Amino acid sequence: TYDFGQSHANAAYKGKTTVNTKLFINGEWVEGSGKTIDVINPTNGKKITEIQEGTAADVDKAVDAAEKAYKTSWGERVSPAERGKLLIKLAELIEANADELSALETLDNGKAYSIARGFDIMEAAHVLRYYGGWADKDHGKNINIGPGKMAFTRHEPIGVVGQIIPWNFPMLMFSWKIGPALATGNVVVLKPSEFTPLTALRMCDLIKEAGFPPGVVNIINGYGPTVGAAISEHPRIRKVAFTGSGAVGRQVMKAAASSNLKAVTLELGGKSPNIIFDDCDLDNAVKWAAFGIFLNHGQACCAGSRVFVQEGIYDEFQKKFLEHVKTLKVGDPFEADTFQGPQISQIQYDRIMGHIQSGKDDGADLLLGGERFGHEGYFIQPTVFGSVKKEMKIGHEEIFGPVVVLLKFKTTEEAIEAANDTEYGLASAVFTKDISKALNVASRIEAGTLHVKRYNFLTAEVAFGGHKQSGIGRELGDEALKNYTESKSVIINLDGSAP
Ligand code: TXE
Repeated sequence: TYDFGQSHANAAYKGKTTVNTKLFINGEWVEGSGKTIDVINPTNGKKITEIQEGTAADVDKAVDAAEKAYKTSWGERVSPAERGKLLIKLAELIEANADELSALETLDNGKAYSIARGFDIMEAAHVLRYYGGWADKDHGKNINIGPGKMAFTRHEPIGVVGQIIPWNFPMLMFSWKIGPALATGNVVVLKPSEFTPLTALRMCDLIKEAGFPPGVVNIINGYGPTVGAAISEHPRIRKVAFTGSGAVGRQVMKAAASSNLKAVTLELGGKSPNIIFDDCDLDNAVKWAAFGIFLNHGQACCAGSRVFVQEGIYDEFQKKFLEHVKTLKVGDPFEADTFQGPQISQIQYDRIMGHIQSGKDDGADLLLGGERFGHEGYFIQPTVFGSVKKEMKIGHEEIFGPVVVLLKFKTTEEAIEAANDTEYGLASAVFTKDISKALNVASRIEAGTLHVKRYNFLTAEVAFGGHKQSGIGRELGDEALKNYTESKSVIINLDGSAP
């Protein structure tokens, strides 16, 4: 139990939260291996609590429970409308507990409370309600194949699906994963990130309260190489969805291939381009560009981390951008006006500082930041590099922190070519008042999302995912339903004719 009123003077939420730190299997809290994992508060580096560590054997138990639920109380044993009702009920429970869940997310992850409350938690509810709505609307087709016969398709659940999520948007990734899986009748074995397990664990109580049958959702805490690997290689898990690094995404895909050839969707990294043309609304572009990179402290796979600025406005953009970034408040994420909190961990802090050092060594212009912020926790100053070349490490590698690189371009062709000159392809943006220019970029950019005159718009209704090495498959929208259904074709001989 954590008392925000007692423990945190600045907390907007003054209540308590109680999180069970065991594993959640078959609707019950069960003991793990006996070992524990410390959960660290990134704002001060101190331990919040410890959770029980699961093992491959726990994944087996979860799969047993999930299979049983699938055969007896879920899958095709319950009406799609009933599945939808439960998802909508879960969305309502999130909303009813939004202050507490937001405070818990801020404590565990370090993101600003105002943003956790305004976006992460409310959007998680939106995602579950959206997929609740889909549950009874995802049908197959009736296909005319000529006289004397007919055909139709059924969209059937896959069965037991495995889901592995990261630490940057713990609640949101949880909802993106379970929403479409449960709506289509699958049962879930999910591993939260070992860095941010608390909201997923708190959700287990709400899943129970909403009335989901035991075994439909199972949560196994643990590390990637043990629990994550056990999910990826499990012979009775038929599909795995992963969000995280490209390196681990490859391992998940290999394990999926060499075990039972399970279906794989991957949501990986990015180095997303943000193209700002001379004819844009400059003040607006400045604000969106900053929001594009500094939201969630740069820990977003779709972060607009490469900002291409056309030469006619480059100097003015740079000046205004630096002025604006200086106004974004870094500090205690519980304070109402904080925009940027700490990075998630010492490891990430060190990785990002390594990237900053390489930018300095490679001769990029450090225009702002570049140092630790404050004296405790994992805070890094918002950092802006100018005169960056693609060849520099900071010009092409994902940094996943509050670090942005500015690059100058002359022509539209040059900007599109430079923007696409990467193995990533997750998100992108264009700022111009000229609609044909925007649509020209839209049709040629190699990315799963293009924003026009804004950045970082993530919403349940619109598909999200990567081109090239940013991923495989799409989450959100109706497109995500395909990840969790098998289509069956039924062909009928109507007149009983012989072959
Ligand atoms: O990710 P990992 P890390 C990127 C970002 C960041 C880098 C490293 O660039 O700097 O990845 O972060 C589980 N089998 N992104 O090391 O390890 C792990 O326990 C199965 C992009 O934290 O990929 C966690 O639950 N699973 C990103 C999840 O994978 C394994 C979000 C993600 O952790 C595993 C996070 C294994 N062998 C980082 N090893 C995005 N796309 O949004 C680890 N895991």
